[in-house]
Amino acid sequence: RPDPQEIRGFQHFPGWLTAREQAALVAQIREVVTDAPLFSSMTPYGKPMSVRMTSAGRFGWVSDRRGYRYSETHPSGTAWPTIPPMLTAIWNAVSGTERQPECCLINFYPEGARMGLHQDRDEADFTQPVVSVSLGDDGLFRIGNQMRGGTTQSLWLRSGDVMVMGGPARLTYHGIDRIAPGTSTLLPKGGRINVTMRVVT
Ligand code: MD3
Ligand code: FE
Repeated sequence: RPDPQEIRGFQHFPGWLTAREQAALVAQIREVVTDAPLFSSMTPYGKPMSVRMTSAGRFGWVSDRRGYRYSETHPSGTAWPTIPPMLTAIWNAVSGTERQPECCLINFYPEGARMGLHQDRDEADFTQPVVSVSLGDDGLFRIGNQMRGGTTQSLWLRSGDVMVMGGPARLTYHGIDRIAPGTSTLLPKGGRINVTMRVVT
């Protein structure tokens, strides 16, 4: 496996997954999506997000007019599927924590989708890292600071890349500016999948 590259306190592992592993992981993610279909979250302003999402694990992340929160059920009312074993294995290899992920959030970016700069702070323990896996088309990831404003740094997240956000970097503002269509053949219809695993409680 490659050594990590450090960028603003994040550990970036470019090309952590081989092409075969990426294809196997997409198959495991498809099973999750079959049981817990992708849905569009509503922003608190009542505008749907361009990213569609679903989750696996004990908790999933939902956002509706009641606000953002972790929920033990999909909007359909059913429990979330189990976290795919390949993802648990990645967590155990890179997270550096004994705790296990309680939420595996799956974000799907069609061409044109983006995610504005934000902090992830709905979890109870910020000493626990977040681990992200990128699949499909390249995504332009922007990293800011622990407060709004200041300079930002951008890097392309490519299919098979893994990132670990731990320590002080856990509360860094971040977002996805755009997807580069046609940069990967992993997903037959194109687009980008990002998976993040988190400890929630
Ligand atoms: C830094 N996802 O799901 S992954 C998110 O590509 C999210 O879908 C982006 O931001 C995506 O919340 C970025 C990298 C990432 C994920 C979680 C973080 C960076 C993070 C949490 C804290 C700090
Ligand atoms: Fe985030």
